Amino acid sequence: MSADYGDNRPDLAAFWMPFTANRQYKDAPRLLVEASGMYYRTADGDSVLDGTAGLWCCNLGHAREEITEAVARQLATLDFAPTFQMGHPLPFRLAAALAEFAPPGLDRIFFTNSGSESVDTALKMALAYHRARGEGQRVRLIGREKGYHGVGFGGISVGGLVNNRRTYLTLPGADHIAHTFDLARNAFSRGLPEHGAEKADEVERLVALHGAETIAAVIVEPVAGSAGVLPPPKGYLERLRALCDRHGILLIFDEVITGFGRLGEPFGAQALGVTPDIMITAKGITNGALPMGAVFAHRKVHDAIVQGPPAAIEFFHGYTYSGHPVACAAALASLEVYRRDGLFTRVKSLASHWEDAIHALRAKPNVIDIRNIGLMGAIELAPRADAPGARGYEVLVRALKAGLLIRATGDIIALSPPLIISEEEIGKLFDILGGVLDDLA
Ligand code: PXG
Repeated sequence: MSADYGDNRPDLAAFWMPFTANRQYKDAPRLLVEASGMYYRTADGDSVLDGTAGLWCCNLGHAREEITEAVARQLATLDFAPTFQMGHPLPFRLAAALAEFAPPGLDRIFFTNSGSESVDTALKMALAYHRARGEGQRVRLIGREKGYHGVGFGGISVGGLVNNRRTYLTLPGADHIAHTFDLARNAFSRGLPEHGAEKADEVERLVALHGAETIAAVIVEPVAGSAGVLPPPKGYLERLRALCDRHGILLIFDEVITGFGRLGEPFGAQALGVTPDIMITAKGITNGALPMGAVFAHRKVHDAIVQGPPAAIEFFHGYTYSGHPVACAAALASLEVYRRDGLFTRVKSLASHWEDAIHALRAKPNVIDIRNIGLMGAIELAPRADAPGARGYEVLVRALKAGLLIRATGDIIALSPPLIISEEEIGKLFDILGGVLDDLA
């Protein structure tokens, strides 16, 4: 395959890049032009170890032939067919296959095209559920500080990252429980931090403030991803579950990152032992090969909404591409690889090696915290007094030069390699990163 090497570079002006410092990037662009297995290749021809599974999505590694072939075949067979009042076999087949891996009861599946759309879908399901049960006054949506739920208006309303919120209007019915990050008590925790389960009692605070009968749902990431990999304190999710049950509030897990094997089980709910009422997924469902998301609803949620006159549409929601045949083909092929190669659970056997390897960077300059769970990890650096975020960005640039792709969010380095990574490649990843940290002012 030919690629855009050297002087064959595209003009960079017209593409307005997402979540990017456009001018900084375009002054010194970093172009990836090919990918295979654990590696990207840059426009300069350099090989780069993928420490981030693309953007937390290519869990099976890159350019899987099984997916490529399934997609090509499907495009040639049925490129598109509507799923509004019509159908084709693939989304039915895919939903049934996904239901086999789902946490108990979460076997009614709605398809979207992204995490953000999955979030909107789940929030609407929560409202529709309560209304269908005669509790239409339950309209408040409770998120958590530092939460990331994509960029739709619903998602930023329950989201808790200030830069994603400050410029825009948010839903008036949204409120937030406190985040669980506690550097003073939990720095350098391995896996779940000891302290902070009591933060779940924030639900009681909001119940006391608003009245339980006004609250539709609490939405959290089981492990906060974009905020810099924040695993839940021990006992925290159990407590959230119990409080939601006590007050008739639905619990929604946003598993866009934790879904599809990242924590050593198909979903974080199973790895962490707490079952939500609605589960949001995207990314790894197609291994990132095509855009797709899926919302897993508990049968009780589905059944409450899908009732009434059989000729009436039950849920006024859906996307042109809900259950797109080609995305479904990519997802079915991905599922088959997850299943065949044991990748839903492979992380279990890698996690302790990963944990030791990441925590070995503890003594590197500027490191103030290291966090890990499953095959996710973060290294938090002290910000430079005059330039917060500069150190993290420099690590990104230098690591790439040294042959490693990482994510930098402010001064936090986030890592989430494909689940096929070998112990040797884990060693290489941390060798490169350790070297970069050693040389960094
Ligand atoms: N929920 C969660 C928990 C996510 O992590 C979304 C929703 C939105 O998904 P879409 O497909 O609409 O982007 C996400 C996306 C990062 C990073 O490095 C994380 C995401 C996307 C891009 C970068 O922190 N997560």
